[in-house]
Amino acid sequence: MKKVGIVMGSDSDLPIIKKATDMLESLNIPFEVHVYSAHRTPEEARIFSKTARERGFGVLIAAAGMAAHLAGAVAANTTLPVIGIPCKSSNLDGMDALLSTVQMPSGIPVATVAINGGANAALLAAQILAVEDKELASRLDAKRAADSAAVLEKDAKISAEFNK
Ligand code: RP5
Repeated sequence: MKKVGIVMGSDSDLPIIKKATDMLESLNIPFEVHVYSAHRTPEEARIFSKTARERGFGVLIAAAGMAAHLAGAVAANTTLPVIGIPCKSSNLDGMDALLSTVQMPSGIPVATVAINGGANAALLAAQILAVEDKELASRLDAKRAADSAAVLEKDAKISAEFNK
């Protein structure tokens, strides 16, 4: 199976990345994690992105906060799908990172998830890999069914309490 490549702008973004790695582990998807900054280590970020396809990655996730240019900088250097996670790491509550990540110019797409959306970034990466992987698609179907069952269980509890 192709790997998911994860880069974060700073190790202070790790709690958000942990949500992604937990999800990938639960789905049995191989991944690699790095700290590469678009501003502090631009050359390392560029080399990682340029060589990602030949190194066996199928999709990349890039997480950054503040003036969050990492996902865009990664996308500029690969045609692998790139998922951006805007991180809430300033007193602008992540709106700065959201706008910096989502407002890409035509020609260089970044699929941006919600602010701090680590779990959804991993799920979207899994769904991209599942296009060519039936077993992974089955695992995703099973997860959807389990998630739905958990919500129905909550509905049953709430209904029993309020709907007499
Ligand atoms: C961004 O600046 C990082 O992605 C992080 O969210 C934010 C703060 O970084 P540190 O100052 O904590 O290293 O580049």
